[in-house]
Amino acid sequence: MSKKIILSGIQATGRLTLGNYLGAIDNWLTMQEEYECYYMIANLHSLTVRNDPEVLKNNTLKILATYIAAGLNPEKNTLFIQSQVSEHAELGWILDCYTYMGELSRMTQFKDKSQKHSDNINAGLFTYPALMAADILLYQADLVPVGEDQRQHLEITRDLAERFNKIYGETFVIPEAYVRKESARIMGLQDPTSKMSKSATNLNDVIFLEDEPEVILKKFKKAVTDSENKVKFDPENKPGVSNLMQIYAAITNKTMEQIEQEFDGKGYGDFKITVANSVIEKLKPIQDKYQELLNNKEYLEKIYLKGAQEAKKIASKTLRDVKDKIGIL
Ligand code: ATP
Ligand code: LTN
Repeated sequence: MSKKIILSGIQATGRLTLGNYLGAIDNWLTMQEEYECYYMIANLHSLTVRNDPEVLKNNTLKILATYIAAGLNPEKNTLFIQSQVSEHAELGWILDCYTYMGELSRMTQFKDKSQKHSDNINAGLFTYPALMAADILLYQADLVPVGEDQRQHLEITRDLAERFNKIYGETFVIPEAYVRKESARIMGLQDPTSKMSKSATNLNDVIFLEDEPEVILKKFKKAVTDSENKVKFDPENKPGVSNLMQIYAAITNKTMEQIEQEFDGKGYGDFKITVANSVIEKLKPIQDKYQELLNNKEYLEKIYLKGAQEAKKIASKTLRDVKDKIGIL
């Protein structure tokens, strides 16, 4: 039996956060043995906001270095840059023509980003999900490991695939979102009611993967909690503490009950330091490897060129099939 196919990606905008790591990359690691995995850097999606060209180039390489440093083996996984497989842009355009304005205007991410970037509400921001659908459908992916915030984009991808299959016959595999419970939505440390985001304005809200140990400790110490001084999982009434518990659970694989017991009778001070240390310990080897990789641009180039070549083999087959079906010579 052939292996199931996984595809996922991260935009090349901004510095990666603990949310990206726990919500996305960390889940991918467990999949590399069992599945055929494609992980890309979504640099075309990054164009939906304004970037400095040099920064975008650098971020693209930094994300690739993070993937490898975190433990994605480039021999076992296909790691590539979205723009280097031109089939993504082509199928993206085709799928635009099968996507309705109505469904795109319901997308939460579009609404959020239009508010945040009200001076640049471009068409790409609006049709973003059709390009993401192309990313996924080109590889006939069965599963797409993402954080909770991307679930809606997966739904539209499924709708598009079903719509296309209905008109033209079986063309695309209908993919499923794979969202891990413990790390589906890591919240901000200062505002635990909204997700930890690369583009946050308050830097204390976010742990960046590049943060030094002292900075990580400081940010956790400052994390917003409540006045009860009791470590208990209750996202509704204790969002701050519950978020810290979620982070700790995702890193240590402990259950909420185990964590509650571990800190029974202890205050938030101890708890925050333990959570911070678990994060620091987890990130340390990744940070070391990351620096080493960034200093070896030639190696990174070798990986992404090989990745694009492999990805293209699969993507071009799907695109040819689609073109034949819709009448594009
Ligand atoms: P931005 O905040 O600028 O929109 P982002 O941090 O959400 O960016 P993306 O590239 O959009 O970054 O996300 C990459 C992956 O990381 C996705 O699978 C997304 O669901 C996941 N992810 C991002 N933030 C979190 C979070 N706080 N908790 C869990 N998963 C997250
Ligand atoms: N939109 C995603 C990034 C992304 C993606 C994908 C994720 C682009 N293409 C394909 C999974 C599959 C985000 O996390 N913001």
